Amino acid sequence: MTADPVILARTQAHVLTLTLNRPDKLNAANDELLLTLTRELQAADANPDVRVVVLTGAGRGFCAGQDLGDVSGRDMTFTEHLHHTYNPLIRTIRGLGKPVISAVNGVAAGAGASLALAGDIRLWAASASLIEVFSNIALIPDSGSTWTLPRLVGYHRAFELMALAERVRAEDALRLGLCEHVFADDTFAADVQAYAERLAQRPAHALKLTKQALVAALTSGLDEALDQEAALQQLAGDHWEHEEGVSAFKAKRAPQFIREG
Ligand code: T3D
Repeated sequence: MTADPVILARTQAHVLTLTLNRPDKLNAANDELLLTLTRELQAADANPDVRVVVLTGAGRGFCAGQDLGDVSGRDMTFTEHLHHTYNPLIRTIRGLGKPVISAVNGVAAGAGASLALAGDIRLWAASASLIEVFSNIALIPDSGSTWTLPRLVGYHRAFELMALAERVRAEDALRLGLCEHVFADDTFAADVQAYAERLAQRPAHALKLTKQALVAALTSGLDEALDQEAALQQLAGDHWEHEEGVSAFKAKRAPQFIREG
């Protein structure tokens, strides 16, 4: 008997959905899951049929972070392990030339919380929650949480969430800017797919450059951002998508940014 795949992949209408599939453990991450997910994302970047990637979890959890059953007896230090697994995953998401949606269907804890925050768009189910749970086991937040969370909620709120490991529920997540939208539990998967398909209709090349510019601007000054915009705008302006957008505007019709085949 073969084991269930730790990542399920399905493409529909140019939307690739990658589902973390260890539901009995709330999709806690082992190395196989982390390395497979990173490989799937890299393959998606190279696949022109994929225009949007959705990350979600099977069952009632999104991701409970590191599988704590997998840590003892490991032949890597924590530092080596992070460099081998979580760091490449987070870098791949940030560097991916396509929008990544974190579709947080349930609890996101530890590195799972980092993954929930790492998407370009964060959509939550009403019953989802996030816990910076690391301090419960006397670790520090990793997988990008120390970088992402204070940028979203400020240093002090981030520190409190990390120090007390309190659960943030969907209503508060929306208020704090940890997610863009909250959808009802029973229609969550369909609502995420509809949202992702809407995003997939947008100009893929322009969105790739937009992501590139935004990610760079997060760590640059205004002068560098202005120069970066000027350089990337040339690439956007030279692309057929721009011509199509302008033609559609003049003809008073909807632009068609997907060229099949
Ligand atoms: O290693 C390195 O390189 C460092 C990297 C670290 C990254 C990290 O993510 S560290 C943080 C690791 N994660 C945790 O500490 C979270 C542990 N889990 C929890 O605190 C709770 O499970 C939750 C708050 C997430 C959810 O609570 P609840 O009550 O809804 O569910 P539960 O009953 O605790 O869990 C359901 C099952 O999932 C349960 O199994 P069982 O008893 O039904 O057989 C539980 O043991 C299992 N599970 C949940 N989280 C993990 C897990 N199994 C292994 N590892 C987990 N992280």
